[in-house]
Amino acid sequence: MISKEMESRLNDQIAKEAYASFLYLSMSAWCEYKGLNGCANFMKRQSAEEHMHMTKLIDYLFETNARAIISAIDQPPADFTDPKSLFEEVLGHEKHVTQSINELVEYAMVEKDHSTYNFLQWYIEEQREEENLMRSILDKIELIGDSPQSLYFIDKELEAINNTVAKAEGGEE
Ligand code: OFO
Repeated sequence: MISKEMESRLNDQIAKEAYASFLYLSMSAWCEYKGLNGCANFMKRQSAEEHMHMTKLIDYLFETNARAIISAIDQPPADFTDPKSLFEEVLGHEKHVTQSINELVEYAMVEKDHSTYNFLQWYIEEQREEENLMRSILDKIELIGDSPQSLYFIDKELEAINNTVAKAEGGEE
């Protein structure tokens, strides 16, 4: 059993994960439109990850006899400038989510809610990994350069990273 306040805060987090999933899907669609299939596949995978983060929270609420509320999702932007600024936006968004998870953990400590505190540790680790992955992608883009001719190589790199992530997760490429 968790408190009503914790239930409400976890529901807010569900909405944030849902928005991240839609934002990344929109980014994937833009990449596809621009012919950047490697980037598109990578962002589609990230979108699916965020969807899983959302359903994990929903399951936790059920397990603790609380209620999950699925709210409306804001329209994500449809247009992006280039892969570099797109991944800068992803990293910025992930930092924002990390902050939100940290605040949830701090609140679980205030309430001495050990169950939720323990559950949230998975998200702490996930955020560290995701921020690290996005930083490494931006480092690669920096190395390749962001001239129009570099787009082909950036896209190839993202396809390779996507395949590596898929293998590490034991999923399909
Ligand atoms: Fe990467 O944001 Fe979910 O937790």
